[in-house]
Amino acid sequence: MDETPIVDVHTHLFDESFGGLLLWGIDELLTYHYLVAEVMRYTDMPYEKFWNMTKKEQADFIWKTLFLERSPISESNRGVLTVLKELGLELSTKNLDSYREFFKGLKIGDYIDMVFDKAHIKYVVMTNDPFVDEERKVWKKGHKADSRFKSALRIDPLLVKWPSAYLKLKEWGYDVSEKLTEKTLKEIKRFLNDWIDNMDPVYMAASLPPTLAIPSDTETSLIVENAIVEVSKERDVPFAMMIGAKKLTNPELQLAGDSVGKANIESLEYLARNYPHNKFIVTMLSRENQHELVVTARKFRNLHVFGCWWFLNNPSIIEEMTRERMEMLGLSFTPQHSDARVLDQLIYKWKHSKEIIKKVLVEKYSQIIDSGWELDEKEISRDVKILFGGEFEEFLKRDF
Ligand code: RAT
Ligand code: ZN
Repeated sequence: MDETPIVDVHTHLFDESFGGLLLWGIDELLTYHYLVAEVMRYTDMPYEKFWNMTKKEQADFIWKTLFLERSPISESNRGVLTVLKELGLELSTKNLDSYREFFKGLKIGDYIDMVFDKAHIKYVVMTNDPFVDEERKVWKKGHKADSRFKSALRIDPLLVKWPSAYLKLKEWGYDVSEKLTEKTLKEIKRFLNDWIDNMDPVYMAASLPPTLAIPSDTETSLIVENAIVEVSKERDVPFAMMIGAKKLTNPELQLAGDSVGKANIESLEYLARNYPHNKFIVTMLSRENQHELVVTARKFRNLHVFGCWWFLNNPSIIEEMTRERMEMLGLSFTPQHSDARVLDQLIYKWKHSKEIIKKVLVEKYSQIIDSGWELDEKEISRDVKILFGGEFEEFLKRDF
């Protein structure tokens, strides 16, 4: 497992040419939104005061509150410690400024190499959102691609914020109206095609709410069925659906304020059944959805399940989900993605997940060996390759 290069199918990382969009270093690690949500539980500080602090001040506050005044045992806190340890830093000093010194001495290009090497990553899939101006600019002006960073066309606003997204499309020269007329749907398809040309994405993706209902007369459903699905099939670019994120349950927490809700599996069943020649890549956020998601994947081979997403990315739940998936899908899924927003997180997210996947795999192998089945190293290494990107690439039918 440690020798197998990993395909990380969903991250929020960028290659060097995206400049400031690529986050890295100790202050970014400490201000990761998972830790922001946790620190706010231990303080009466007005949210606004926290958001008005500089990044360094926020990081100082989080370090003091979560790491010094109590023990950093939560998964996101432990993650920071794993990164520092793997980089060879001395944890016993608990000296934040000395860690900052280490990062100051690094050049980003070399550091990308170092992190990819330590985490043993073959490539990561980015999240590329044409609705983000800073990112749009990079795509428009052209950039030097790095083959270790593949693109993914992220289109949330189109699907969940149509009443404002259409104004943007209009501004960019697409002849659309708020009403989803035939002309407007045609223009949405033109928009998607243009960005597929620009980005050559591995897939198109959106994070969708637990209330997702397809088919229905909602804008989301109409756009999925009358634009996304068509373009996805024509261009052979799968549609990745991340279902179950409830946006801004606490708006004061900003990005850290999103929550989870159980979704209705029938929307997915409907899409997989009615569009058998389309490919859907799916992860769901609610633990309560996991069993039915696996069952649905057994019914539809045009459905690829991936990752233990966000609030599920904790050892106890990863273990349960990995076991559940292996027991019903064998090796025909992708057990994990990192969702890293900070480059350095690749190190801990993969180290922690691999420990668990390894444990489950050893258990499953032991059971078949007990029945008299024989396994050699080559077969095990083949299986691990399947889990860490092989099955994903096979599903895409694309070689990278
Ligand atoms: O896990 C996360 O970091 C979330 O904030 C989301 O970004 C989620 O992964 C997403 O892609 O929407
Ligand atoms: Zn994500």
